[in-house]
Amino acid sequence: MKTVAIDAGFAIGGADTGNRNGPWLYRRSRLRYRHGMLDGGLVWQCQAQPLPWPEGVPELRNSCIRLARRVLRQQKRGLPVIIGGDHSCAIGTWSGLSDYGRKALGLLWIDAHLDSHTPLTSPSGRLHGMPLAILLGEGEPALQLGKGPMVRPEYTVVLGVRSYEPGEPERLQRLGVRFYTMDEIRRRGLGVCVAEAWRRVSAAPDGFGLSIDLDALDPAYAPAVSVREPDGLSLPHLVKALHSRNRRRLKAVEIVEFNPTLDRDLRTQKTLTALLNSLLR
Ligand SMILES: [Mn+2]
Repeated sequence: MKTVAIDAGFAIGGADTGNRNGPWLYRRSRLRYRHGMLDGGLVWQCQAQPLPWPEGVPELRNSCIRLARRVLRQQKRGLPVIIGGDHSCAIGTWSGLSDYGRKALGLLWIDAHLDSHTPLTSPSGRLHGMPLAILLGEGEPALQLGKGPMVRPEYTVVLGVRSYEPGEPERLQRLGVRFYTMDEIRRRGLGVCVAEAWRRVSAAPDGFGLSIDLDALDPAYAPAVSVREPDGLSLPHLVKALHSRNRRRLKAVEIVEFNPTLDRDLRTQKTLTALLNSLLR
């Protein structure tokens, strides 16, 4: 399977300037060539400093449009693999991959958070807390890159959840998005939950995407993320659960929130590579 690496140097939506350097560092390392990836280029934000809603919206919109165009174009060469950057890059990735909502796309969103705020519910106003709501067609209109939702809620699943605020679970429940909390995962087992989630997202008529926020993993495996949450997924368990899945209908992979300035022992970079190795074998 041919893969195309697209780097999303996004930091505006995050909590830390270091997010912008994640894809840059990964681009320069030799790791990606081990996968024989083609180079799909880089989308780089001018602004390194995070800017909350509404100040950050114009540049985020601009960079998401550039990323969406790039993903849409590059998918003809192979499976797009997007490395972020803060998670607001997902707006660009999945808007492009769904051809601005014209395709009926599912999405498996592996994250400690629900990322389903709108400006009305977000206490911090940080834009990386809003991308899933935007992709489902809710929230800031300037970040809706097409008409209607970019991904289909009935084929969308969030997995690994352990931190959210009022408004987010209610929104997902109303839209019919399934989410698995760490409590449920611990009770039923990760393998069972991933298999169930995989069945749901891969039933989408035009295939599905995978968006992994490294903070879904326990900080023991991925300490270099902007917003750490304790008691997360184990890397070996996640690798095992993803490894055996049928990837025929998988249309793109996105891994985000890698912040190399916090990665003193390269542990998080190794985790990123382990995930890619397991997904792109
Ligand atoms: Mn996230």
